[in-house]
Amino acid sequence: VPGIDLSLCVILDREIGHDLTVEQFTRQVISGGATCLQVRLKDASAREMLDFATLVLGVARPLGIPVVVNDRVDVALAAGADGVHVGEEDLPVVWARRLAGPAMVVGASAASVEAARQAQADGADYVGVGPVFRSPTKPNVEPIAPDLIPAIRREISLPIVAIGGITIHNLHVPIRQGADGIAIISALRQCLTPGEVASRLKESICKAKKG
Ligand code: TZP
Ligand code: MG
Repeated sequence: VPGIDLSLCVILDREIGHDLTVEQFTRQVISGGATCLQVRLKDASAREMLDFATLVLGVARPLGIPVVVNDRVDVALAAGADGVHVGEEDLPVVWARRLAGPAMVVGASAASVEAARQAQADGADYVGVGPVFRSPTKPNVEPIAPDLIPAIRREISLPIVAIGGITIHNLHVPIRQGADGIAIISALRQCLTPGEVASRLKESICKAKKG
């Protein structure tokens, strides 16, 4: 997926949909304007991740929205996902790229300027940077230094996706610092109307990019 739009990356985990099925939630956030989805099931079996990713892909693929699988290259390949996102404890970017091939999207988490530079050199397509703010999903991880996104922006040409504690109220901060998009979990998790919330987030992102 060359030219993947990372403006609004919605991360789906086991707790996403309140009364909604995974398929309903996926459909609604896409109709609200999600440009990219990520399947993130921590401590799940490969089989559980594959089944979940398959459900999401069944909705997203016909609508043209790319799906990235977190952590696991093998599951991403088996599901026929559009990409994989690797962090510090996952396969290194070089190996993710070798296994995934040239066409698949490889995203990498970067906790420093050096890690971002390395991810770019190793063949990543984008870097995820965070937690920008204190995150309910990673309560024990300290937020990044406030100048990390601008520093990475100056150093690499890859798109930057800001993550961690991002809401409609603060998303302008990383966008104005040079992030190309934001990734969201809590702001949509257990949400009764994910389509409406996604559409408000999207609108704010577009505004912040212009302003
Ligand atoms: N990496 C850094 S913060 C985070 C991840 C996966 C969690 C982001 O979730 P939330 O709930 O949007 O803060
Ligand atoms: Mg990971």
